[in-house]
Order: sequence, then structure tokens, then C-alpha cells
Amino acid sequence: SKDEWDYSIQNGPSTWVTKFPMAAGSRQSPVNIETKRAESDHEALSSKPLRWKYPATASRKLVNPGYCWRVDTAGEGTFLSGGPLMDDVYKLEQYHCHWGCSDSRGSEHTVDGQAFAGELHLVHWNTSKYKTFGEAAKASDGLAVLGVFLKVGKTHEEMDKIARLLPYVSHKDEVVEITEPIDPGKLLPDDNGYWTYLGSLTTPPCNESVTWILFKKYIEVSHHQLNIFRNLRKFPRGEECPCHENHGAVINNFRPPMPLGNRVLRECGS
Ligand code: SG7
Ligand code: ZN
Repeated sequence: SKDEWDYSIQNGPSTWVTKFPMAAGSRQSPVNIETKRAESDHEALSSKPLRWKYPATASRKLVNPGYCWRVDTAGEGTFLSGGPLMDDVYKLEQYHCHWGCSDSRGSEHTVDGQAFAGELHLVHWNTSKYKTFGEAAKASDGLAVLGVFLKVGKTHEEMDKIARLLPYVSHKDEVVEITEPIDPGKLLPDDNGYWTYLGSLTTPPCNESVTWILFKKYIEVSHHQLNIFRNLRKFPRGEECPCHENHGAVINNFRPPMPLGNRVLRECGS
């Protein structure tokens, strides 16, 4: 159908442009972060430190949309501002994750050509300028996504709350209420250094509306936790698996890097 897309050979990233023309734009994401190209313009970025606040009750529902897991949040009380966002106040809409079939790939952004095992995205929208998420998603300064790289190591306690709920949403369109508080702030690394550039949503319709803020420091999750992500299914419960590939597992749900072109990559902190 018209807005069908996925990560397969037939409907994957290289085909998105036929149904979603914005995917061919010059401000697309993800990109490869060439660390040597990053400009450290301290005046502009560090004069206003990046600040966020997420109440522990912000995480409401865990969803399997068939191509990732996603936590929908109650925006009230959430807050992201400063850094490249200046004085505009952004609210958290949702957070979700991208991962691979093995621990050697899975992130969307790469750093000097290196992929990570996964990438967590906290999606925010500009409430200073727009009335709804939908309106913000169409504006060039409408969205801000915090990106966190996942590396395989020790078990992440906060991420484990999500991993423990994932079996309840193993199939597409399943939803579970979050009762034990999950604090998205605890999913961020302990160092605030970041890279930032202007880009897009990494999935169709690939709107060029995102200020990307990627933490330089990764977080660790265990191999077992990633395997729980890889157990999600792309098809609804009770339906026959439509694909003979990987038992319909949600894996390799990342878009490959797009050209940075003449966009500016800035950095703040180490
Ligand atoms: C994931 O990434 C989902 C999408 C999200 C998309 O596929 O979380 O959200 C929903 C509602 O399923 O799209 C509009 C939107 O947030 C792109 O987000 S991303 O650029 O941060 N990867
Ligand atoms: Zn994402």
C-alpha cells in the first residue's frame, strides 16, 4: 500500500524515495560522524548547556509497531532545552531503539565509519513554536532527537525494565502499560559531550525537521538484552509469518548513513 515501508530488500531504505520523496533531500539522517570534521564552536553551544528533565512517570506505554520497540510518553513535565536548541523548550514525545542481527551493527549513525550494536532515540518536539507534534514534525526546527549509542557489555538496569516487558509486546501492534516507572534520563550516558547537526527522521516520511544531538559516550547493554530486542516479531499475533527470513524477527531496523554534504557538524564537550 501507499505508505508501506520496511528494512527488507524489496521495501528497504534504498526504495523509500519512490513513495517518500523527502528521502532524497539534502538534509537526511543518519550520517557518518567524521570526528575530525566536527567544529567545536564553544561560544554558541557551551554558553547554554543542554538541559533536560524527565519525571519518572513520563513513560506510559510500550509498543511494538512492527519495526522497533517504542515507549510513548506523557509530555507533561518533560523538558529539553539549551545547546543547539537555544531557548526553545522541547517536550519528550516517545523513545525507541534501532539494533542489528549481531552485535557488530545496529546503530543508524556511525562514528568514523564504525557502527555500534544499537542506537536509542529520544524524540522531542518544540513546544515554544508549535501546537502539536504533527505540526512540529513538518517544521525545520520542530523536532530534537537525543541519540545514544549502545555497546555490548554489562546489563543496563533501566533498560532491563523495558527488556522485561518486551515479551508482552512480542507481536506487531501489541501494547503494554508501564506500571513500574522507567526513567528515560537513566538511559543517557554519564557524560554530556555531544555532536550535533541538522537532519531528518530516519524513517519515512523522512521529514527534514530534526536537530540531532548524539552523545559521544555510549551506554552498555548486555548481549542478552539485545537478543530480547531481536525476539520482537514484525507480524501480528495469530497471523502466519509473512516472510521466510529470520522468522519475521525485527532486526537490522537501521537506515544506512546518508551524505552529510555541506552541513555543519558541531561538537560540545568530550
Ligand atoms: C521509529 O522511528 C518510530 C517512529 C519514528 C521513527 O520508527 O519511533 O515513530 C512512531 C510513532 O512509530 O517516527 C515520527 C517519528 O517519530 C523516526 O524517528 S527517528 O528519526 O528518531 N529514528
Ligand atoms: Zn530512531
